[in-house]
Amino acid sequence: MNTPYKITRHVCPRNCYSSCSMLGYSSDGILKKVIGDPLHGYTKGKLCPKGFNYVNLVYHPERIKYPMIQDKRGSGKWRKISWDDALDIITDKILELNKRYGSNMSLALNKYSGNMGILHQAVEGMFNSLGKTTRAIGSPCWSAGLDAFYYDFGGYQTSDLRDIEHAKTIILWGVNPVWTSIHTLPYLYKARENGATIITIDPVFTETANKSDLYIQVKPNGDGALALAIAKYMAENQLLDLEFIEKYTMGWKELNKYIESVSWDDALANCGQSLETIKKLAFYMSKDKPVFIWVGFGMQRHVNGGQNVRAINALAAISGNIGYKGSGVHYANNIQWKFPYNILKSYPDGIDERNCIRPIDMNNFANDLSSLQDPPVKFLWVSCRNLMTQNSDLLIRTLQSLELIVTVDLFLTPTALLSDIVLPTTTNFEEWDIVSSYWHHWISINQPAIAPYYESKSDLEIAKLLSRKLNEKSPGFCLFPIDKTAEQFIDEEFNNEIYEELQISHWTELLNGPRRAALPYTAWEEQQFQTPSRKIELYSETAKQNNLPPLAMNISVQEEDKRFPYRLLTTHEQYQINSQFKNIYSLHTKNTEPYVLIHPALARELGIDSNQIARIYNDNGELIIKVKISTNVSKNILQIINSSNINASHLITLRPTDMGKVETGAFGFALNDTFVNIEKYIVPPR
Ligand SMILES: Nc1nc2c(c(=O)[nH]1)N[C@H]1C(S)=C(S)[C@@H](COP(=O)(O)OP(=O)(O)OC[C@H]3O[C@@H](n4cnc5c(=O)[nH]c(N)nc54)[C@H](O)[C@@H]3O)O[C@H]1N2
Ligand SMILES: Nc1nc2c(c(=O)[nH]1)N[C@H]1C(S)=C(S)[C@@H](COP(=O)(O)OP(=O)(O)OC[C@H]3O[C@@H](n4cnc5c(=O)[nH]c(N)nc54)[C@H](O)[C@@H]3O)O[C@H]1N2
Ligand code: SF4
Ligand SMILES: [Mo]
Repeated sequence: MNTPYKITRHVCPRNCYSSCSMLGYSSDGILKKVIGDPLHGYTKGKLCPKGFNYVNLVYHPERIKYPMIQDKRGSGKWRKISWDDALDIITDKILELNKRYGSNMSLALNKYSGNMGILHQAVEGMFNSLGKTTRAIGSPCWSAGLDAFYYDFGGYQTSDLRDIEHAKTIILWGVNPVWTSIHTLPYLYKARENGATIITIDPVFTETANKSDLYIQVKPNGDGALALAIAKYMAENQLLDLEFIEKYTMGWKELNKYIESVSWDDALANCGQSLETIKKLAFYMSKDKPVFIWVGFGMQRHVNGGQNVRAINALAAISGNIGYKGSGVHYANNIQWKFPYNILKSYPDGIDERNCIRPIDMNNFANDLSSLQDPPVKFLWVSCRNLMTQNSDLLIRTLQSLELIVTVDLFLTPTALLSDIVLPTTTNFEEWDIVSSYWHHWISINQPAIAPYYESKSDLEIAKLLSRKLNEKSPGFCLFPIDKTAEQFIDEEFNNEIYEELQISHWTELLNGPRRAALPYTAWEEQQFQTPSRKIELYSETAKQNNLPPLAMNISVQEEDKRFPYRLLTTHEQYQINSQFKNIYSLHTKNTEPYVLIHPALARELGIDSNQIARIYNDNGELIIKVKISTNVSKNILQIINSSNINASHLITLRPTDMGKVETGAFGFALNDTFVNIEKYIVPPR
């Protein structure tokens, strides 16, 4: 192509279903434009508005340019320091703590979803090479659902999205792709052109519901009850796929007995639907096959989240909707792919992945951190994580007991502001990386387009520098390789098995365009499940051993606290990704000015009008916020969108989900089971 620009390949490494491959256009060392990569077979050259705004992110005036130190934590008095001085302070503290406690367990790492690239695992790799350290484990995204798939199928797979074209019915179950996964939309629309019906099941009438053919307003945490009622109707009306059940499932006898034991009164009351709706859904499940179900992450952030996912899986199984073209329950695919993750493996002698972590639950970070003794945590490294937007009040108190907090970020986030040292890091236009997807089957490479912004460095370079400095002061202290280049690290993540899967002979071929892994086109197409029985386990002995109900459908009703009759849902925003992109002004929308969405009937009861102010409160705290009135929510739901200028996290109750430990090491985060009260806010007299 004849162009004055240098064109480079990139991946958007955010925690997003799409993992878009992108092309960067730069000239004279300046990134000028970013577009979607047309060679990516899933995203097909399209980006979301965030992706198109990368140039604004890279050259954002608030981006950190140099390492900075805060004179006193929280004082706001930041000074520029050199990398060398910053690393001196950090390594002196690490070595001093090691001497004081005789181990490195007083060092803690909290890293999550800022950048999902494999080379960013250098941070974990560097910590692994220090021996046993304290680490935030688990995930706020998807833990309960992953375990549900583990119990039912023995693992999780997604079909190639093109497979959806064969579906006759599509159920978007607790997922809002119009906001959080826009690249699936062309596939959904294509399926609809082919005659498929799109059904959205969500307590909120979302933009996705708005674009669907049928919307079911489910009770929050009521999805298992809904699946059970549908199954009951199907069982009583000979709508089940008995042949499939016989051949591919285990435990139907027990499940059937349970379904029979639930009365219709209870079944309908628990799910809050009419028999007419249940009948309609039962007919879609059995007569309008294949049914493609997409289970979202939002719906499993409940105390029964995993059990609800198991109920949906069971419903798909007993209706014979697994393993056939256009069918299946889709949640996520295995993000590890077949990469060896060698970047993690510079363990000292006698230490490996099983014993290098003193775990603390990421979703209960502050509580767990403060309860640790022998030794207490004194040093915290934060990377790819803006944890202050999560559970702030408690965290602020807990962090006071730490002697050194280092945050590596692009911006002075609320978390960075509470740190002692902030290290500036690169964007995905200034570094090498490899990024796979937890949803589609494509893999892309990320190469640098421009030099690092001012003095910023990638997480990998920082890990190497820290390791070098530690070893200068105490030879052999840190085994993380200091001399390998990023390309060498990439090289070590590829082996013949991966090359075969991607049908390439060297990773540099990815510079010519992303590759699709040779994963099955249709999930579970061979009906070879990975459970102990090799069948779909409607009754799981493994679940029972883990103190969970063995039956895939097992409905328990949530108790209500009369003081807090409203459920608060804090959902993901369209033009941000969690707290990222909030400072990109061209992405600001109607959601940027924070508000709580309430039902008109509730507004009448409270005597409150749109744009007036409400006070939302529970035992955790209060929030003063503007009201908007809408029938998109039911009367007992308040919805706040995680928008630019609001932090509702101090209201969130820190409750674990029922599952999550097997796949992510800790229970998930039942943040959608947060209950509050609301009243009209009267401005106090001055
Ligand atoms: N634009 C954008 N995209 C994103 C993100 C972002 O912040 N912005 N975040 C990324 C990340 S980290 C994640 S984890 C994913 C999350 O992506 P999604 O899976 O879409 O998750 P959420 O938006 O949290 O929730 C989806 C829906 O679940 C509904 N829900 C809540 N409780 C229930 C329930 O009990 N039953 C049912 N049926 N539905 C329920 C909510 O009302 C919401 O509409 O998106 C990723 N993509
Ligand atoms: N109330 C409520 N709370 C929630 C949720 C909810 O729905 N409601 N959702 C939960 C979910 S699903 C998630 S995933 C979490 C997300 O929580 P986090 O994982 O903390 O994600 P972000 O808020 O995106 O913050 C990531 C930070 O990483 C920085 N970053 C970006 N690239 C890099 C890099 O290359 N290196 C380094 N060192 N830093 C980088 C970004 O600038 C940003 O400050 O929030 C959870 N919290
Ligand atoms: S945020 Fe998601 S959809 Fe947008 S560019 Fe990145 S990967 Fe693509
Ligand atoms: Mo997430």
